[in-house]
Amino acid sequence: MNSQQAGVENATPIFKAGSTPKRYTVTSALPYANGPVHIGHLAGVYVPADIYVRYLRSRGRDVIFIGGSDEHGVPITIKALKQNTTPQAIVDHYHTLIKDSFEKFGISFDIYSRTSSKMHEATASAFFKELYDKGCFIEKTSMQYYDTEQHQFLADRYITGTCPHCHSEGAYGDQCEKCGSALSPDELIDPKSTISGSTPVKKETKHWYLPLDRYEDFLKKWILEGHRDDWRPNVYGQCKSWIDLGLQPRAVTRDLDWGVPLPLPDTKGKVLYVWFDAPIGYISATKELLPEDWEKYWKDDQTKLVHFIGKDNIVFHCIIFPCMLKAEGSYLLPDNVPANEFLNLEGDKISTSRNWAIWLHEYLEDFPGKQDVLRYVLTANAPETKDNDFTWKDFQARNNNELLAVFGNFVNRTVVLTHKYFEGKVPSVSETAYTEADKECLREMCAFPDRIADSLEHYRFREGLNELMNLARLGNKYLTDNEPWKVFKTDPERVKVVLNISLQIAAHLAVLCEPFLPFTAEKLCRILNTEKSGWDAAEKEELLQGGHLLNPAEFLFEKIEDEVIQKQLDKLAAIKEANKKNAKPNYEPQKEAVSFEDFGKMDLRVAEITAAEKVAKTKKLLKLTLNTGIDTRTVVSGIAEYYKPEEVVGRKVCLLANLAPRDFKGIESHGMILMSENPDGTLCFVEPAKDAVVGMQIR
Ligand code: B3M
Ligand code: ZN
Repeated sequence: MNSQQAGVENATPIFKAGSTPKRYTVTSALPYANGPVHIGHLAGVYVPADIYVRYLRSRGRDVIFIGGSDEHGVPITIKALKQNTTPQAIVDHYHTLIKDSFEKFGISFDIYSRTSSKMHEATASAFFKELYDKGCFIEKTSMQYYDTEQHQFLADRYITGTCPHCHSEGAYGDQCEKCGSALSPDELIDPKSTISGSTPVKKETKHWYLPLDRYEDFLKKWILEGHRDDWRPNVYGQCKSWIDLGLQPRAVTRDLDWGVPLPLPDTKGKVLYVWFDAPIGYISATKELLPEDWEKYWKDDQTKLVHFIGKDNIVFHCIIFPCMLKAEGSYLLPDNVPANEFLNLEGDKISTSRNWAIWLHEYLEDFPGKQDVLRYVLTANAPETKDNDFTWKDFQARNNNELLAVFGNFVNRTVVLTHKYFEGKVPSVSETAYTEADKECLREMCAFPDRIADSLEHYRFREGLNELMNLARLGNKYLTDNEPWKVFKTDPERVKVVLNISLQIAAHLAVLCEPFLPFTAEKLCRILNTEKSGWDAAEKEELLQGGHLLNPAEFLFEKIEDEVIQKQLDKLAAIKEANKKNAKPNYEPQKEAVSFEDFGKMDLRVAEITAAEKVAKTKKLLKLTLNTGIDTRTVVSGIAEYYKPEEVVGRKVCLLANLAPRDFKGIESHGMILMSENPDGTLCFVEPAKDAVVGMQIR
């Protein structure tokens, strides 16, 4: 153990698993203020964080929910450069846009701050100074990449190249987005300046490093031993592989003119690395929120600290920031970091640069009053354990078949019937009127608060939402089984019982749906004419007393029509079309060497397509008949999205003739046609020259 670890010990949370901490500090990743927020951000971070926090508040727990804009870092200066404006103008614009759309979407931050604030500058400088004074940094002069055209050192996103780990191109000087590895510019293969595109030279400069290697023992004990069972496997697994790989000292300063200036003499032109200052932003925001009281949310061992982030931020929140906190000594460490995987859009990776996203501010304009539909879909389909796909068809189906058909329909039938038969008053009933089935239904209803709570306490938000819908399903089934609309003529007393119980279920839904669907909860409370009540109230059977007067029925959800969805699909299709025109090639690195003998095993030859038809019930497949010179055979090829059958008949193609036969939708395919991939991912034929003769070998 080195000296700084021997000093002050961080507060180690003393609440045991399963017991309730005294208070919670919940943070959500600070989005870069260089672009709007999209559904990937929402699904990965903000919706689950908001559900968690709303749930805790509903339980009456002491919780603060911290958010804000990350306004430093190279992505922002690059954007300013591209748009010929200042970084400050960029962050002012996007901070306002993001803050406003979060608010409209019901993300219930206690504070949404920003890292360009004075408070943040003071807090981050003081943190750095504290570590500096304690001797926690290594000072090192080294040769670093420098762009001679732009007269600038190249760090982080100013430099790109091939990832040394996964060999994908376009990795940045701080991170490879493909495999998630944390990188330094020196590790990049074939580095290039992002600003000028030129190959950089090396130039001497001095920086301060946090020696992460000295924290390996701490990290092993804290994460590998301490959080094996309660952190998500994806988070734990990423941490483990980094720790196993061995950690390197990491520079926490940069030669840039945008950021928190280094609080040391003679360091003009140097700032704190954005990933050093940004997480401290959580602390600055807490100070801003609670100037007198902030410390207990960060330093008291009865506080539970939880960071909600996307999977590309795991290394920073689980390794680097905890090492900073550990080095400082007086802060808490996170109890959990429930990072999500990624959400794709219509089968493709969400990408800001390709504009392949659904932007929150646009959604709010296109779907006014439908915040909860998106919250619902993003939670029902949350990428908790693997990457997931958002599709507009699924969005429509979940609204129409789940929210509307199950939840909305149940509440609506219940309220409308109560108005029809009992003048909108909750019918009074005595318990002696309950059948066994009624009692069973009430028992089931009363089990939901605990069950949903258990899911949420363990960050299983999809599961929690599914349970909520099961409560709505219970109500729907109870109503359908008891058919009050038929029974009323003969037995109005029975209908009193049925509607009373249905109304109790509706009132339970109003309480339990609030974390997930806050706008719906509000509407439902209005319909039921009740105040918002806390979670624990739902443990009672009777939330609405006999005689209580309801308000008129309103629809909780509306049907979403095909035209509305088609409009969104058209918008995406237009983006795809524009991207095709602008696509830049992504050259795959060369594969491993093969011997000439291996190559010789492949029977490649010129063949001619003599007939073609689409394979029924598939989008991609064509069934082709080929003349190979030696025989006539069938080959199934995945080119139907790029070629119509009539366009391919008569073409000469290159065929891998001895590929083992494979079955496609019941058709046996004997060989494979060689295609080349275009930059936009579409395919085109590799065509033999006009005078190539069908049946001849390719070698
Ligand atoms: N600004 C978000 C991102 O990587 C990053 C999070 C900072 S959290 C302290 O997109
Ligand atoms: Zn990589």
